[in-house]
Amino acid sequence: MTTNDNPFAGHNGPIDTQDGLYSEDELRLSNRNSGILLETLALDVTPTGLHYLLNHFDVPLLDAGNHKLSFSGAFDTAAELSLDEIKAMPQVTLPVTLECAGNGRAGVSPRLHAMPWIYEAVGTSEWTGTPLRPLIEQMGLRSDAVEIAFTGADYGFDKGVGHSFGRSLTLAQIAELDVMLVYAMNGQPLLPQHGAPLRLIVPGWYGMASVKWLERIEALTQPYDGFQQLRTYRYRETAEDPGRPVTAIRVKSLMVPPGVPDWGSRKRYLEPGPVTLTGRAWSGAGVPISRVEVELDGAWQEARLEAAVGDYAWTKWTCDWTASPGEHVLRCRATDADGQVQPLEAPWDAAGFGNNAAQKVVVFVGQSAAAL
Ligand SMILES: Nc1nc2c(c(=O)[nH]1)N[C@H]1C(S)=C(S)[C@@H](COP(=O)(O)O)O[C@H]1N2
Ligand SMILES: [Mo]
Repeated sequence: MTTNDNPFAGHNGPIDTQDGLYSEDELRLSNRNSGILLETLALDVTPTGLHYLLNHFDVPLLDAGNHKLSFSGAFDTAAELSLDEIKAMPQVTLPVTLECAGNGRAGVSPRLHAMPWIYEAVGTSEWTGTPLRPLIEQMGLRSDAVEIAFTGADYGFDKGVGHSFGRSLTLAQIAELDVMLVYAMNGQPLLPQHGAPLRLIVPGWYGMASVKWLERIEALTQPYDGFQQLRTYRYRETAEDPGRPVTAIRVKSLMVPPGVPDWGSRKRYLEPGPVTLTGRAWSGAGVPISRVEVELDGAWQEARLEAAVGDYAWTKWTCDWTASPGEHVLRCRATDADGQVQPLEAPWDAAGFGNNAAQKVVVFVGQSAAAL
């Protein structure tokens, strides 16, 4: 199959944004993928089965016993490693908060025809594997290599272009971000949907860089030109704009919605009186969180911060509130150590990438639940 076959003519073309209700295609995407349940933001580590999921194509069902990772291109010799050989290498476990670049897309209008995330495409896991940088050096990387390309076993079409999901990183990025080759998540072998048996984890960057079902590492002497890097994950003003690459996660916070939900709207019901609000805040590229504020009854209150779960993992925050009867809109916003502050309105992007606008939670405070 050549890369320019387009069996889906009609869906071809530049970024396709639209107003109005979600389409059947978007609902199908959202049923295949899934977000965390916001109540699990109370936990340092997201339970594995509740971690968000974003798969572009079909999940390849790979056999861990026969899986090989190939090294090609500008290495001294081409080589293949089995999973057992990778597991015998120095092992590290790192808690990392992963967030999909499209998280928040549903708050940006007109929207890209893609996964309709609201807030839930984020989670933290303890990833176990081996550091990538020493492994690449050990494989005899040649001095003319400029980038390393990572290719997964999943193949499909996007805008008429057939390709395996792939991404690249420069050597400096691999070193700075503590990139890992990962085979376990929260102490268990990777699940099929999270990249079994082997994936990349690129701490501090949006999730698209963390290639799942990894089967090929190629050292390039020319800049990488893969579809997902050049055509998909770019910040663009308009569809025609060549854009800037999507890289580090933008500063963001979320709260555990307090009280109990209405089944349909998921608006919240609370009894009047004192309540401790809690949530998580995180930023990209290892930059710590320095501040979280919560908007309560029209004033921004300072939240208390706990120690971050890890250098690349979220920080828990708490904030006390005395809930008075009536309807309230609660918001939280984080600031990172570089002084980046979450905006209150969605930053414009043609594909809805990087929307880190403050979360809004609508709460009704009443005299008693029985009165509802
Ligand atoms: N091979 C491959 N890797 C992939 C993807 C994919 O579709 N195929 N999706 C990427 C995106 S966009 C995200 S956000 C993360 C999601 O990882 P998770 O599903 O384990 O949470 O995987 C990334 N790695
Ligand atoms: Mo993503």
